[in-house]
Amino acid sequence: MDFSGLVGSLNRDFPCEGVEFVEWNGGLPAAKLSNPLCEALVSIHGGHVSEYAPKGSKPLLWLSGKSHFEEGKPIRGGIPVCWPWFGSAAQPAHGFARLRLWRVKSAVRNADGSNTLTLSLSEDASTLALWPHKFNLELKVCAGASLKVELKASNTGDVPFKLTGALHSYFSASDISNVEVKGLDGAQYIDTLNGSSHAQRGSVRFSAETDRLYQDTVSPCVIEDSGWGRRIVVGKEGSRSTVVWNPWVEKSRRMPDFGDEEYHSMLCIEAANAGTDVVSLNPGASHVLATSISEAP
Ligand code: TA6
Repeated sequence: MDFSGLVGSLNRDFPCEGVEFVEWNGGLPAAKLSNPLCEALVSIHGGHVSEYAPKGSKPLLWLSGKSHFEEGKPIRGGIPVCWPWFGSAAQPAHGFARLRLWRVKSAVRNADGSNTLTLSLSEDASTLALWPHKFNLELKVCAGASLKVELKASNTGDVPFKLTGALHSYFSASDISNVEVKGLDGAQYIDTLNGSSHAQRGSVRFSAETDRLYQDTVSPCVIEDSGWGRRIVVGKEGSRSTVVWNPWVEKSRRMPDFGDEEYHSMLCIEAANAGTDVVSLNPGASHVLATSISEAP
């Protein structure tokens, strides 16, 4: 589909210092955010924060060199919006929100020099066929010295519904062997590779496929990367579950949109509503799931 018309109208309809709507990676409509504090890019397809780098720093988010960039397919990397379900128990895996073209609601330059872009998504015939509920999703992305992403889900129908989901953030790493994740010590987790339950002891380190659902944890995580001498703080709100993932080599080879050796350069720390952390919304009610990402001094 040719998005040039849409990109042109977005630049006319939402003039804002530091925000330029562009055709990205083969034509997808995206908002390029560039201000004194950071560079970022948000794909309107999928409501998908895809790039974020504080001024003078390496990118904090990771993007696969093999990612698809087309309607109906998820972008591999950045911060996929997994909604209205997490996981592959229903199809499409991780829900439909990351596969849809969202709408731009507003683009502003804030007093501190950051930019905030707000996108929205609501039900249509294709979503109702997958999930029979009326909803409104609003994604608020504040890109500045740190990155704050808020996903507000509202039940606009007349019956209650339950949902799970995640802001499935992919982070770049010098090498996964240089990385440890702090903040989950003592938390109980499910190893989703075999369903076993464990208590986390100390930091999380990676030496094989790692796919863990930590429950009853609200704490921020810190990604310590000794290769780059860098610490990334990943905070969250509206979430009692955190997912930690690295596919390692065999799973990487099975994913067509993931390079066989790319597992060395990434990890996921996901602010989730998953497992027993299910959100129930009555008609008119809303839930906000948020994550904040910053490089520690
Ligand atoms: O968050 C971890 C996970 O659920 C893994 O099991 C893996 O499937 C990953 O998400 C990626 O899922 P995707 O549907 O984006 O390929």
